[in-house]
Amino acid sequence: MTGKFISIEGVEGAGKSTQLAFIQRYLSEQGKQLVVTREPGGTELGEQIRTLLLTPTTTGMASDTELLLMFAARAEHVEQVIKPALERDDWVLSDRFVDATFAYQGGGRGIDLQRISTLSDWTLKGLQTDVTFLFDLPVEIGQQRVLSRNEGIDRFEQEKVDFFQRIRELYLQRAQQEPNRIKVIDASKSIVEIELQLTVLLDKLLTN
Ligand code: Z5A
Repeated sequence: MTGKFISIEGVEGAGKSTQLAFIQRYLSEQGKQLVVTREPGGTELGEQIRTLLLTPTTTGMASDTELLLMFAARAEHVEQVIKPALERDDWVLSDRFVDATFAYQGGGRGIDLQRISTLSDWTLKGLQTDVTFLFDLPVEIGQQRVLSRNEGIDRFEQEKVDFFQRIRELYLQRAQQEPNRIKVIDASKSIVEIELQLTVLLDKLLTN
């Protein structure tokens, strides 16, 4: 398989959607056939699960239910979208993937990381991203950005600052453990500075 699998991660408001558009444009200009997708979601069934997970009127969901729904959506996503794309030698760019589960359900909700690893092994069967761009910034800045966007907030965005602090820490911990795969981007920099950093990282991936 010659296509690469890229995911982007970060706390809310880190600028993932903004930079996803840049990465998509850059790789298309380099002639790459690219599948752009997201989690939770990316398939018809997965998008229905996403609605269940994100709708702010879903109250009192147990953490284990949340975890299992994330993996149910992911199992479908991997089988229907990601694997077929990589088998066609396409590139895949996913707005979030399994690192988000370790960060949100592990760090945020406090679920045992070993349990998440077990589900991950079962669902992914060895599939992992070639590179993950982790957009890191102080939680408060991300929250201000989300608020100034003036859109509604989802079920996760209702959580308090310390929930997102734990998520940020877990993401950074994973980046420390896997520095070759997870590249930390300082998301407090300007959009242009971030694009420059991404260009260098993408060029390396393109020549590998
Ligand atoms: N979730 C989970 O719990 N477990 C899992 O396994 C998975 C997901 C896969 C999905 O939401 C939710 O599901 C997510 C985690 C959970 N919950 N949260 N929170 P999502 O990924 O669709 O949405 P999000 O994380 O909330 O993303 P977002 O709010 O859309 O943020 P973003 O895409 O990172 O940011 P943005 O829209 O690009 O930028 C936000 C604003 O800042 C916008 O006005 C930009 O113009 C501005 N911006 C962007 N970059 C900059 C810079 N560099 N400087 C200044 N301003 C900037």
